Amino acid sequence: MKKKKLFAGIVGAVMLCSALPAINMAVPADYSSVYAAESSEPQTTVVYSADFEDGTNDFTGRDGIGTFNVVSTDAHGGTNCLECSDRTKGWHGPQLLLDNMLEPGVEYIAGAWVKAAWYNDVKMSMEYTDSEGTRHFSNLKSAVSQGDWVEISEVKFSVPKNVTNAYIYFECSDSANIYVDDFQITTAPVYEIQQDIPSLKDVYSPYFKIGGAVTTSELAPKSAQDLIKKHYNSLTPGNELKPESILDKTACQELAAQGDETNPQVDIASAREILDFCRDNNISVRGHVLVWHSQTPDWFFKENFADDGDWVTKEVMLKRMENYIKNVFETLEAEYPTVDFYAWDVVNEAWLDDGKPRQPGEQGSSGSNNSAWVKIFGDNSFIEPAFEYARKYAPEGCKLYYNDFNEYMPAKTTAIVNMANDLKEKGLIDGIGMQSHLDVGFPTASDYEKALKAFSETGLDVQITELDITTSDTSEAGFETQAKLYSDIMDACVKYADSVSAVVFWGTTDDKSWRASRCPLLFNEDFTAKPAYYAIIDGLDIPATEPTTEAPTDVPTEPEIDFIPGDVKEDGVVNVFDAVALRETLILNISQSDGLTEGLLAASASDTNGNGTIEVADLVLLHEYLVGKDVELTYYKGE
Ligand code: 9MR
Repeated sequence: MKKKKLFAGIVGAVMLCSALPAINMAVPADYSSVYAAESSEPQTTVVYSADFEDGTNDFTGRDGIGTFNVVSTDAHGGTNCLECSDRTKGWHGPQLLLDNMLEPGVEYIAGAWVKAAWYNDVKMSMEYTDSEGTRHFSNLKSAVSQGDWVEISEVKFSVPKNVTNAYIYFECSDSANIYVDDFQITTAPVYEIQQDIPSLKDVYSPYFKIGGAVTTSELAPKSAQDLIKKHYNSLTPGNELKPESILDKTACQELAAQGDETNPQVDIASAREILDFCRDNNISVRGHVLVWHSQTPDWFFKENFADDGDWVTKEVMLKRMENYIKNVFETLEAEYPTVDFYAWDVVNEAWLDDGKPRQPGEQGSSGSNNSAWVKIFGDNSFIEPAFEYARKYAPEGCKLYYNDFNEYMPAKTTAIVNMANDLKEKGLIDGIGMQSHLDVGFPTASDYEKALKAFSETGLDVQITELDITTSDTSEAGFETQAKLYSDIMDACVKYADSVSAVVFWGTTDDKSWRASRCPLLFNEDFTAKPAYYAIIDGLDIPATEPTTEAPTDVPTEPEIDFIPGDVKEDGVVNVFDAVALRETLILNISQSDGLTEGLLAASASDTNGNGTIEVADLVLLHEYLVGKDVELTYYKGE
């Protein structure tokens, strides 16, 4: 067992859950000092703004619908604002095309003031079309207007790579006019992660894998990628491998029209960015999830895969289930042969807290306890064939899990243990996933440990698959309490390390969590480690992985320079004004000569790629650097 050292001192020194400047903290081996904080405000740049003083800017109507005017009645800022009238559906509204304006995969922040009549939930949403031609829609943030101006602010988003027709748009629940003013998009602040603190995956390597869940947009900032590479050796796509993300409705319906009702087609486009990242960085993947009542469209269970079709029979659904599972595994094997899919959640959340199956029915039609699987099968008898098919088609080395939340509710623990023992006897299951969405108030660590013990006694593997611990008290004391429960839960996992093969945190930083308002994770919005991080490594051996500070002897030293690469304006900082200055230089030069800028001054801050020529490529590189891409600015060092 690990022994606690100077935990309280550490807690007192770390930051709270808010967008504060980055600080650098090293963890000394004896944990005995108070860490010095160095702050620097990360920079943001305005990429687009519209105050509608002189026109409707670049806003158009969704699907060409709506009348757009600039009106001067009661603008939010200045004299005018944008009015969108003649809407007939909730999703009609003003949209802004982002293609060629924003860089794919880079994080931005949008904000606007909005207004609609009566009581209206005005949403800022996003749409894009993926490489297979499927349109994706997501609500980014909303605000309730009762005829007054309300702000939708701090909306973090990114345009995925390889998509087209990406829009930000506004919608509201009825056909009232929507008013927009003071719309703005800025680059998101780029934070540096703390490289000088221990890596969680290294600290826990004697016990189990340490992982995280991530969504495509969450993975966009370089800092998130750095954090994952440093701390996690397992990654779970948070939504991107769920049935609703990969079922291809059009292809399903096309096959059904040709007479094949039982071969659900899949398209993994939405998971590609995460899977590419795992492949390129050699990170193992937890697949999540094959068979679930939620985030699985109702049409999957209906005749002809039609929204208004009748429910299919159990026989048809069994064939659909088998082919779906087969197609998922085959597609992943074909497209990602080198990625280690070491675990898959085969069935998710089939038991209620009272140990009974869910209610039969469509998602959300009368409560969240409904399951279309139960509707078709009558009970939980769909679980066994799901594992049979997963066993049949999963790649070698991929372990199969039943996954659930609230597993520490005694009746639920028993139901899961009974089901798991039965499946184990038949050789169909490898492990039990404990989601572990906890709160500082519930459950206690000892109740949690009881479930962990019961699951480990089945002889199956256990993985903690979605760990996060919310706290409503975001004071220093609140975070200490959170850290204590985190520490106790991780202690329990270490105690049962013979059974536990992975602990996965459900996210990266607090602000991106699905429970963001109650700060449930180990890292703050600015990527600094929270008390909980320090608490879970406290008392464990910290592997010596610090990079050596000795200068290598056989590398020639570089000449000293009196400028900063990229600091075109020579004011001591590299920022957007340097990009503007470089752009102006290039335009001037291009207009005065035949070609680009061959022969221009080389050994200067402008030659950011260091090839001896100042050209458009230097501006592109500088731009990439400013928006936080993983690139380095250099300078011309001679032949
Ligand atoms: O993290 C996921 C979040 O982005 C989705 O909005 C949400 C929708 O249900 O699903 C979240 O992930 C869930 C996971 O798949 C299963 N266990 C509960 C998780 C949190 O809701």
